[in-house]
Amino acid sequence: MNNTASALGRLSELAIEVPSWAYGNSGTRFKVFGTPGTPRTVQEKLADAAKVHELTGLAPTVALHIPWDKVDDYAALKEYAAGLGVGLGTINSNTFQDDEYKFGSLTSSDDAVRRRAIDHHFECIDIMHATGSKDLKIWLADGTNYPGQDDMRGRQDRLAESLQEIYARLGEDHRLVLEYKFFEPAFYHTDVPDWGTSYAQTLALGEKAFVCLDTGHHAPGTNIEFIVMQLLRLGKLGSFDFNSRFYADDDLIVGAADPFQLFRIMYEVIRGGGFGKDSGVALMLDQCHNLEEKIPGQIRSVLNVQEMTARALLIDTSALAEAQRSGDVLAANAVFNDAFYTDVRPVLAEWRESRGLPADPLAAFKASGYQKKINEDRVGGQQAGWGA
Ligand code: AOS
Ligand code: ZN
Ligand code: ZN
Repeated sequence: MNNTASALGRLSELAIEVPSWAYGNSGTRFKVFGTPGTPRTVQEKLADAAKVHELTGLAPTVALHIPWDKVDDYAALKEYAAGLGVGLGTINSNTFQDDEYKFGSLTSSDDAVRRRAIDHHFECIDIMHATGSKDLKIWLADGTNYPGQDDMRGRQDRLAESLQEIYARLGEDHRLVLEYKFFEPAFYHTDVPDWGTSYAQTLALGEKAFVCLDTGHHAPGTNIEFIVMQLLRLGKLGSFDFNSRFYADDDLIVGAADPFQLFRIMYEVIRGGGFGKDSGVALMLDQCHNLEEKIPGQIRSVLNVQEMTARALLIDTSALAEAQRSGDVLAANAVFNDAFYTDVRPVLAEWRESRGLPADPLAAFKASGYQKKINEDRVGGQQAGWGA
């Protein structure tokens, strides 16, 4: 195995963007459980996110969702975030909660609906100028429930036209990332169901358009790390939405359901040059904490990504290449698994302490009294999404 210290030297390059909506209440279509201390404003969401960064050193930016995080003055919000020690990250658009979008948004055959959806993205781009955000992330709920319900080809063509208009409006340093999802809320067909569609659409747009890979948006058994490899190879992987799934788009804590998969993904990210601040690949969480407390849920999540990244960095790449070259299947697999089975927790605790961070961020959060304070201070926290 590589020298641990030098292999883990790259760990300081790890930055994970947290989503503002993870701090709000969320649930299933059966029940949304309210959690004490839930933020009532975007400023309170930022304060909670800043706590995650303060204790882990891993989460320097927060993704916003428009209109959920709408404010009058985004430059002031940026200042406010900076005062808390975090930056504002990806701007996520939303064309899935208004009645007008019942039959689609950017794909709609109704010109007025399509105009409204495009204009919403223009508004998001204006916000990006004020917040200094780099990425505009588009996830569409567009699709149909029944064969014959609408013309799939026409919808794809209109999607391309709509995206073209939005793309043309991007600022010089902006990027557009198009997220795919194989089903839900549409069940028969989805307009951006897979990486191939997202790739084709973003390729047609140009070099500022990329694919966003949400780990929960694939059919069971999909080899996600293969998609990661391929998109990196093609220069089109823009960002991740990390989460875990057992069944569908569960949005559970990343690395909770299948840590080995997260390890394999991080290996391909590193292997393909997607790791580090200048790699052009943004690592983001897209999770909801329905049962667990939200801030510890986010701390657990970023630590899981760090642990699997550390293990992936420990892979002895020259021994792996040698075993692969010589066709030694079991040796190659053993090199891989040796890294995966290495318990990196003690070395990560040291890594944190050497940077003035708590060795155990979850214990430090518990001891901080922060949760107790927000439980007392904040009454009437909002459901994620439809909150302030
Ligand atoms: C939806 O399934 C997607 O994962 C999106 O990223 C969505 O915008 C996000 O979950 C917030 O609702
Ligand atoms: Zn997502
Ligand atoms: Zn999702």
